[in-house]
Amino acid sequence: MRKTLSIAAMLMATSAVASEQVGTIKVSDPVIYKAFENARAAGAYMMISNMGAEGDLLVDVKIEGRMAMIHESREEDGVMRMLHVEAISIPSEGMVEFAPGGFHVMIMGLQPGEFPTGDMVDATLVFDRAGEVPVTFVVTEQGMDHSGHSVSN
Ligand SMILES: [Cu+2]
Repeated sequence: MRKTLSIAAMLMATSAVASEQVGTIKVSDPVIYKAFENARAAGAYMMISNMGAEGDLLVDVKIEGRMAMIHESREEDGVMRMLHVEAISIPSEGMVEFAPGGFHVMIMGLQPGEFPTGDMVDATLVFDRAGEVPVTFVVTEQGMDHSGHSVSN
């Protein structure tokens, strides 16, 4: 019995690091990938779950002192493009994944050497219903090249 309890406590501690929850919105595995060491932009990725009975909308992502936008990478006529997204619908009891090649938070205007691997970056996700949900992204080494995409807004 004692063993079972301590394993449960460990699992809780682990998931507390990897996800943050406010109300019915849960954000898991928030990471930032830099394409290369001195990249001027980086993409932030995560999984957003909505455990509520009502759908919600992600309308903004704010990072203090940074320019951050919600983007979607999409293939059009054989060319990968990044489009600015005004809002993302998070369905009730559903989830939306931000991943390379799809939705991402684009962080622009980085100076050389900023966001070293392991750096923690605080951000605020703004939802229509849930309001502000704080999240901490961890800068992680792997990722796909984000620099060659053309941007259309
Ligand atoms: Cu982008």
